[in-house]
Amino acid sequence: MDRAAAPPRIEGPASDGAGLFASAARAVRLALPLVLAASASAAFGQAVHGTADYLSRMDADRDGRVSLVEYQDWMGYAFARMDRNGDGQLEPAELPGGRGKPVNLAEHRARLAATFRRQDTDRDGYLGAAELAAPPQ
Ligand SMILES: [Ca+2]
Ligand SMILES: [Ca+2]
Repeated sequence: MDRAAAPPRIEGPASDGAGLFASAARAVRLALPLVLAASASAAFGQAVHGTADYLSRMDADRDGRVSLVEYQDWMGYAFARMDRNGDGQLEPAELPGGRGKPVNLAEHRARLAATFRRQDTDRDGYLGAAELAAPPQ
C-alpha cells in the first residue's frame, strides 16, 4: 500500500508518438506555447529513460538502429492521430495547445528529416540509442 500506482508503461506508437511529435515540433521551432514546451520536456525525459524501448519500437527492420524512414513512419503515427479531420494538414486547433502555424504532412516529414539529420551526430544515416537519447540538437 505504500505505492499508489505502478510506473506508467509505454503503450505504443500512438500515445508515445504524440509526445515525440511535441519534442520534434519544439526542435523545429514551431511557435508552441510554454506549457507544451514543458510537457515536451517531460515526454522527452521519459524517452531518455526508455530509449532502448523506443529504439526497439521504432526499429521496424530490427537492425538495431533507426533509419530516416523508420523515424518518419513512427512520427507519422502522431501526425495521423492529431489530424482529426483527416485532411493531411494540422490546423492550429489540432496542434498541441490549440495554436501554432498549420503544418501539412510533407512539411512535417521534411522537418522530421531535418531533426533526424541534426540528431545523427556521427552522420552515419541512422540513429542509435545514444543519438535517440540525446537532447534535441
Ligand atoms: Ca532499423
Ligand atoms: Ca547515427
